Amino acid sequence: LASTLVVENHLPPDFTARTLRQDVVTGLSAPAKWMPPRWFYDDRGSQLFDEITRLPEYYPTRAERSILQARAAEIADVSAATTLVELGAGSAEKTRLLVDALRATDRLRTYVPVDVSDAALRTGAAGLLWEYPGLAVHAVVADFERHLDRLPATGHRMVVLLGGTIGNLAPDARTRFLGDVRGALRPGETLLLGTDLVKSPDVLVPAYDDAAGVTAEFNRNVLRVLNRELDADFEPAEFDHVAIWDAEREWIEMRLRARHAMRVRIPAVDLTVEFARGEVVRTEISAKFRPEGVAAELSAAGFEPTRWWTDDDQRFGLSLATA
Ligand code: AVJ
Repeated sequence: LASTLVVENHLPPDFTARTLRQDVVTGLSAPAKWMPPRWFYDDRGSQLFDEITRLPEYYPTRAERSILQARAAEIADVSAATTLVELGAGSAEKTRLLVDALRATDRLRTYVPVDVSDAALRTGAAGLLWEYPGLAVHAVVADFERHLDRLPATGHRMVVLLGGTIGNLAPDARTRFLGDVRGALRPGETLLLGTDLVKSPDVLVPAYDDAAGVTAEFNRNVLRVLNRELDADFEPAEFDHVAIWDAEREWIEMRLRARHAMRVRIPAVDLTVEFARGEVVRTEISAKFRPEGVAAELSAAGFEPTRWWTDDDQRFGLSLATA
């Protein structure tokens, strides 16, 4: 039983370089400096994130996995999906829980991983092709915030966005994203969405400021990316990692805080950035959700919230919504 691999690329060859330059110019010349979290994930950043998912303080990965372990069969049943579309470089292990359950119903034909990294897609696809004979892998190199209109139309699709990644989008981007997913789906197709839940800051803050300092290194990694890609001269060690809980907006905010006044040059975009002592760059928001809020956002995007599951400790939520 032969498996097939198709890789379809929707990104212009200079997409990553151009987007990074735009983000740096926009974010670092703003009065309140910021960088989008997507630039954390070079090889080292992806490795650090992997390490984060195994930290004692970082519960979301384990909580979501426990929900998937308990509910994968039900998800396969209710979604009746023949095509699994995975947005973002989700953990391969969670993908397998879903693929196993969907294969058990004998319905799954096609797996469509979507990611901006061609290399990550090919590595992930290779393992799945080997393990699931007969599975067609149709990998799509694309940015899920921009190119959802290019999703392959094959089969009865379930789109999944796991890990709480939707929390990294600003509220307006989140609304746009859910609308785009709904727009890409036919009636009856589904979205499986993982959302971290609002809880005590005593649990939330350590998850983003671990004792071993892995998240701090992950945060500073964005500066290393800028040094390498844009020839910048950031000194990562001169920035403190900060994670705060914004109780009003119900999100964790990660920042890098300059330990002293400094001037950083970024020659590739012809930019000089001045930092006052204590000035911050916001590097990530990670929104936390309430069950009724998730349902309301899904409904507003034109979905019907169909199932809602949490782990035993109610730390994480998984929604199945129908288009
Ligand atoms: C799983 C990618 C959404 O927001 O929890 C982990 C990334 N940032 N620690 C999250 C992250 C800091 C993360 N995502």
